[in-house]
Amino acid sequence: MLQFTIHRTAGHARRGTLTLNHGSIETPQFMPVGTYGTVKGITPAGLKDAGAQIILGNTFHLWLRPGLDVVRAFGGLHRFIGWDAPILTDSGGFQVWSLGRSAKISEEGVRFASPVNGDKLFLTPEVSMQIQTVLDADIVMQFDECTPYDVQRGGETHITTETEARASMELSLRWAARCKAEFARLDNPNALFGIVQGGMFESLRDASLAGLVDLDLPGYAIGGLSVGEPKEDMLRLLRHTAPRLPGHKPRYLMGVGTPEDLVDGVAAGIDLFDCVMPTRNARNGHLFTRFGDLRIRNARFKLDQRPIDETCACPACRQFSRAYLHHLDRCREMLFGMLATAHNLHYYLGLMREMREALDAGRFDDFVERFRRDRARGVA
Ligand code: PRF
Ligand code: ZN
Repeated sequence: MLQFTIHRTAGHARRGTLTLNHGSIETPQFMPVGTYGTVKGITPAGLKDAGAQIILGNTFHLWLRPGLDVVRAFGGLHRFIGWDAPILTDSGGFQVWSLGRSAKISEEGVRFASPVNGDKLFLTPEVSMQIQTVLDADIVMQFDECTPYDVQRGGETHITTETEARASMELSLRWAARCKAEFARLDNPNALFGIVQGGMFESLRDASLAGLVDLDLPGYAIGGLSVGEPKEDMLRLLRHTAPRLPGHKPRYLMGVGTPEDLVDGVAAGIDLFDCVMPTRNARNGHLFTRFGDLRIRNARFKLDQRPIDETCACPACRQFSRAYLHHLDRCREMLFGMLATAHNLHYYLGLMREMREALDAGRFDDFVERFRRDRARGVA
């Protein structure tokens, strides 16, 4: 089940409500990444406090651990992990691919050795649909191949050619059709999204999009961006592809990105985002704020009694100083990762809320202008 209503637009940008089996989410929306069924360093209550309405889980990781027998015994991922709101699961293709050389891809699927115990595994479009059905994710992603921007071969860097990108995109299209058939055979009551590939080539993106639109899926993602290409290529393909996706269906930009990327994405017509950046960077001491980013490890914060951001209502900024966070980080205390994660997610989800409010109020352009000015100002 999926219902998508658009309330207002500004240029390509859209303000909407997306209703799924486990509830409604306001779009544009950001999905924190919970690979193993946990967003690292934060509880479900902490996620709700930060403003999260939907989280992402990974088919590949959850298949390996805890395994489907465990999740099945709980009747799905929601009850197992204690999260009652919507969940989207990524299909596994992208995660298998990041194993590198050890994965062998064929028409049928991807063969690889389990990074946990070395077992021989075979992930196919059908198996991905079967796993995601047991997980009972509200949004199920098709099994795809994320076309790499470049590959290292014998010390040299080879940039993916148009011929290679076409073959990869066509494989993803054939896999999309297999996913749709298996999803229907399984009587999965949730929503299956297709993923547009096509590398850095507009004509291939158009072909991918046309093939997926023929399958008439309830939503569409843009994959294969933010995979090492220059920012201008990312923006060129984002701005080419997003507005061409069916206007009445939700649009998801996978694995992107910085706060600036989120604003550019919404302006291009994207409704959903996910990225490890706010959570992973938090654990490395990289904090995002309205006035630019801050490296808490820097010695200049040793005696700084101010919060990370005066205007932030997160648990870190409500109660603690930069000096204390600097100290926790230097001592590698667990509390540091928890507070930094809460702060960065408050920032990301707050940014999305501000964009929704600006769209509601019909002042999105003013918002974008102020956002850029503030972020460029730098942290005091
Ligand atoms: N495909 C899938 N998941 C993804 C991507 C993709 O292309 C990306 C690319 N940025 C992130 N996550 N299935
Ligand atoms: Zn904060």
